[in-house]
Amino acid sequence: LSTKNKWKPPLASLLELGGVKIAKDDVVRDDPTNNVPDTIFAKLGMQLHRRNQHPIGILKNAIYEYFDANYPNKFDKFDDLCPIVSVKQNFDDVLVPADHVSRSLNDTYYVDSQTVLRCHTSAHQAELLRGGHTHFLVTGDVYRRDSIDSTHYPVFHQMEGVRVFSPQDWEASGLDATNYAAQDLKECLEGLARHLFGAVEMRWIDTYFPFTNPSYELEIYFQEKWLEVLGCGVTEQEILKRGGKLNNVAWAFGLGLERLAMVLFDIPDIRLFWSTDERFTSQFSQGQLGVKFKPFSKRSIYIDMDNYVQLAVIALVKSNPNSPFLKPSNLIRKAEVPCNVNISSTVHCTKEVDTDNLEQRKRPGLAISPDGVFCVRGDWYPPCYKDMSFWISESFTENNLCEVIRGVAGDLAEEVSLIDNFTNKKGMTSHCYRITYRSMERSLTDEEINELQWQVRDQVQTKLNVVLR
Ligand code: FA5
Ligand code: MG
Repeated sequence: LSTKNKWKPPLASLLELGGVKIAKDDVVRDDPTNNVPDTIFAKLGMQLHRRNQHPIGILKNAIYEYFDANYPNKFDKFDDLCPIVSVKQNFDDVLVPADHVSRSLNDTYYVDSQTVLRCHTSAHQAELLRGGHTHFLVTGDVYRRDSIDSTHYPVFHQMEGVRVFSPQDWEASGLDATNYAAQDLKECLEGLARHLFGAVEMRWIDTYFPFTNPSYELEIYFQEKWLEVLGCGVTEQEILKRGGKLNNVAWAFGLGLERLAMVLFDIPDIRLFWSTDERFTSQFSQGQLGVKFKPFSKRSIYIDMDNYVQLAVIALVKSNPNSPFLKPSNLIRKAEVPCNVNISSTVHCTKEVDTDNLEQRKRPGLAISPDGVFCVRGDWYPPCYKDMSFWISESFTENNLCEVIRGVAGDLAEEVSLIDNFTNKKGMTSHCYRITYRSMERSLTDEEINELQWQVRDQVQTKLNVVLR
């Protein structure tokens, strides 16, 4: 096992957050409940949502624009409330039951037994209602222990919206208060989706939140999958009552800003939001919506749409085995493939193409230019897969595993997935996880991946109480 010590940049020991000063000891404490690792502490105070030239900040501003245009001077906006909140704010005030999983150390970062890194912007609902606000938006960084893949990251950003109605608002409508609020909520969010995306496939799903009833999620079709972008609903009466609003009804929503920004800017992996690579940051320097992220590609390829789609797909999959977009299942929906293509023919041509002229992007890495040229963009740096099997113990959780992996590999860990799982006759359970390592910015060497994998194996064994096989 290598003992090479990798140099790591020192963590700032003092952070300035919305005017509040936070020392590292305030967050990363020697307290039995504390489960905030340095990698998470380092993200506090970054406030991507307050950067006007960052996709998250651009998106926040675009949502503000929508609310300003449709509800002039109505919504109060907050974007620098401190992310370190009490357990009461984060859970009790929004009626999260005492035994709800989200309260566990496995799901939430605790500073101490009474203090957490907020896991949602709903943590601020109650205090703002008590403060007399009836229309407000709260944007902020939120923190969750979670799995590792292209749409999950332990720090992300949410925007909370709350609107309180008075009896005269619904009385004229002929609807009861709850239906009135639910209808207004859906109209508001569908309008927002159209403002941001124009035409996009979306659907409402019924769901459960402790703080709303009824509750819904909005999903948007992205990368060949339905992606959940927000949760919302009609606020529980108990929350309004405690906020001194006995005769009112309200709605609330919580948007996942990264999820929306991924669709809006064609950003294929959530880690990119944290990239300081100039090839990423420079693409958003105009601070405008409508920019499509261009992967740091070496070349683009175009192929005559009418005749060659299907064989082009096959050829491209063969010539770009590293691209996550070029899995056949990701590429083309059946209806888009002409059936008269002869697969054994040679591929028509590959050639550089000016990707700025692309009109209709189907999904990242795939586009149709105005002249009907089928275009695949963006070579990816190669991934490296490492499998690891171990006998789990009762205390094993996937979130703990992911945190160990992130602690070692940081953003080089692209995905962690369970690929095999069995229990033997003695009742011992074995898990096999596949870790995908990939940099968004460069090719990794075998040597450095092996080194990472050794460290992961070592730490998994010592920290997670499992037995490697
Ligand atoms: C909530 O956080 C609720 N507080 C939302 C809400 C507010 C509901 C007000 C009702 C009223 P949820 O856990 O589903 O809900 O998260 C909301 C959104 O955050 C998700 O739809 C998703 O877009 C985003 N999200 C959740 N987890 C992650 C993650 N690990 N990485 C990136 N985005 C995430
Ligand atoms: Mg959800």
